[in-house]
Amino acid sequence: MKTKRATFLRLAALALALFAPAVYAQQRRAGSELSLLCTPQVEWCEGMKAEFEKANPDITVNFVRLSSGEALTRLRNERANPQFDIWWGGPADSFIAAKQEGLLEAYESPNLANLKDPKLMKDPDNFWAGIYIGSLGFATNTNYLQANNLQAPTSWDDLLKPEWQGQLMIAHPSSSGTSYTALCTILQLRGEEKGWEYLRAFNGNVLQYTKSGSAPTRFVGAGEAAVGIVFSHDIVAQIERGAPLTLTFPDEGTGYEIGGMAIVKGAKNLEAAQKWFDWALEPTTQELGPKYAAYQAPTVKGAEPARPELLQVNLIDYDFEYCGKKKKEFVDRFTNEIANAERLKE
Ligand code: S7P
Repeated sequence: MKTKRATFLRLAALALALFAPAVYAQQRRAGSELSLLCTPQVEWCEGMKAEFEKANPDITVNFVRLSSGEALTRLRNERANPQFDIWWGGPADSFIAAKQEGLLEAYESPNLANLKDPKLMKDPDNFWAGIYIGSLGFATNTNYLQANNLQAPTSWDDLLKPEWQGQLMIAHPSSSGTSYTALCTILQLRGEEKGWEYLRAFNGNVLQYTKSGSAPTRFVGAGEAAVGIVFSHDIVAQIERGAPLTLTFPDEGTGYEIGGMAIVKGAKNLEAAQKWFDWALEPTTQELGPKYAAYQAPTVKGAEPARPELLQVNLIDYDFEYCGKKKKEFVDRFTNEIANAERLKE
């Protein structure tokens, strides 16, 4: 009887020694995941994942990169069972739309105090915070300009000229935050009625709409179209990669984005999401951008922009609340009346 009991105890101890570390590791892993919905360029997303994991070795970040419109649709569809903990990047209009639809969780990060201009750069109820700023510009193929003896466009009106017929490329506002920023810039510059007229005429010169906002820099760089309407920092990144692009800005004013960040309502890894949120509002984190070809200007004190000239242009007084709250209405109208979202170029 005694021997049986001793054998049983020995086996139990052995099982504990063998399986306990695995169970413990499993528990640690379960509490140490972060599911990131990442909207900027994939190179920056990968870089930030690696940097965050280096600073927080107990947390594993899994990310999916989606354009702003796609990200918003995904959050809507997953509302009952959220798959993401934090959404990082993409123009704030989409975050305002998401707040309105109850898809975000407010978070009063202590690092909100780091913001240079809290009135502009965060939600008044702390549902989102700004992590970068970037202006819209025009990317024109330099070889095309030389071959056709043309000047790069320097106004929104220039884009309507016959010389650019079938030569413009921009993303579709249903999938892209870049393109929605351009749409809402036009509606603010011209007023809604004249703005929609402009967009109709502009559409007549568009060769093709793309899915992602920065994609036109690649196609224009490769000579598939002459002019792309894109965030200026994405144009600079493509020029650095060697693309023959000329960067210009519209004289009458250009739109800009505040890149947003928010915790997803119902986040399963709330603590890790809050850690990311705090970390993304540190000056040292925001100065990492250029290491990953991201030249947006930082939003926090103590972090210097790598390319300050991109904001030293005529910026309109972009109304983020107006554009955010009207996003669905304007995107639906664009899709129904100007150009549908079928067959977008990847
Ligand atoms: O590359 C960075 C960036 O331009 O990407 C975001 C962009 O909106 C994401 O792409 P979509 O236009 O396809 O949504 C910008 O926030 C950011 O500056």
